This record gives sequence, C-alpha cells and structure tokens, in this order.
Amino acid sequence: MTKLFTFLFTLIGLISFLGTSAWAYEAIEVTNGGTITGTVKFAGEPPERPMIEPSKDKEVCKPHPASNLIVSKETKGIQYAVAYLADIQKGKPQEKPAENPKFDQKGCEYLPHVLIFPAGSTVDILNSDGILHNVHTFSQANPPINKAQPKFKKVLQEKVEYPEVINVKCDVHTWMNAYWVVTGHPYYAATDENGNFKLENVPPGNYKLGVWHETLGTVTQDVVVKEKEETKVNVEMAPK
Ligand SMILES: [Cu+2]
Repeated sequence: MTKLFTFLFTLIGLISFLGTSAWAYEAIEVTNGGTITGTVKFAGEPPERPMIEPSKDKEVCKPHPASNLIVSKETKGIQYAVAYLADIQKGKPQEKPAENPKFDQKGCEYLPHVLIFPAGSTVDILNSDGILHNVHTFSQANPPINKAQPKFKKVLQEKVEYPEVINVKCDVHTWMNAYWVVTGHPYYAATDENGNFKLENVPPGNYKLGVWHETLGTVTQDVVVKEKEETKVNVEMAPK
C-alpha cells in the first residue's frame, strides 16, 4: 500500500511538473530548427530590494536582499524567470552535461540562484564559505535531501533522477533560497538580468511557451516556430 502511495505521489509530481509531459518526449535529429528569443518583463514599477544584514556568521555572510524578485530598473526585465516549451513532444536530444552542474554556497548565497539541468544529472554542491551549511530540498518526484555540509566538506554530490522544480534552502541561514529546475527535455532557459532568454534549434511548429517565476507564478502564450527563422516573443508578468 505504501509503495502504491509512493508511486502515485511520484506520478502526480511528474504530471504537475510545470504542466509538461516530460516522459513522452522523443529525441530526434533536428536539422531545420528555428530559434525563439524572448524578453520577460515586469508589468509595473520595479520593486525595491532593500538589503538585510545577516543575523549570524557575519564574518562570512553578505547582506541579502529582502526579495528574490529581481527587476531591471532600466529595462523592467525580470531575472531568473524560466522559459520553456510546455507541450513539446519531440526535438533535439537532451545532452548530458560534460561536467556536473555546480551549485555553490558563497557569502551565504546560492550560486546560481536558479540552476537548470537534465534529469539524471549529479549536482556538485560546493561549500566555498568554509562554514556549516545545510542542504535541504523540497521535492516531490525526487527523494528530499536534508544534509549538513560542515566546513571541511567541500563537495556534496547528489544525483537527481526526475524532472521537477525543487526549492533548495539552508536551515542554518534561513534566507538562503534557490531553485533547481530538473528538465525532461532541453528547451529550457533562465532569463538574464534584462529578462532575455533564447531557445535554439526548435523543430518548426506551434507550441505553448511557459514562463515560470518563483514569486510571480506561471504564464503561457502561443508561439509559432518556422524553419530556420527567429521568432521574437514578449512576455509580461504581473505582480500577484
Ligand atoms: Cu547556510
């Protein structure tokens, strides 16, 4: 019974993953693919991000921002949103990265704040700080991780098998917060500091483009990709 429950829970986790059907993805050779370039902008005034002094380990920890909603004052672009093709069935193969994805803890901050990697990867969790951190993941499809990383433990390695978005936190420094986006296909990209992203070598066709942000939720819009052409999209996300 417990096993059945675990299985159903895993299945629900997979199905709910950003609305994608990751298990149905078929890798094909793409020779005539197009490119989607896009910008994700904030619909409203860019919010202030006051810095807060760390409450402990002050010799190592930097002041941290009060919010993870990062909006460029100049362009209104949102950083660390994730754009992806929500309904893609087939496309270029998801390559295993040449090196393990790296996730560092530096100044009591996670670097990068959003880490995108293919399901089945092993993440190298680094501790550049040389103080005690704790790696605590909040996942459904994958077993949660809750491990101390003492100062002498420079690298923890964790394999992550199934696609989903995982919140990572540190119980020692409660403001530390990051996301792992574990993908079932290769059409995912995080936005840069001006809200720009690019998805390359997409087979021609009609798709639902999803954009997810940790505090703004998910928006989707239709996108048409033509053979060897560039499709430009503008996405707006509003405050909740
Ligand atoms: Cu920590």
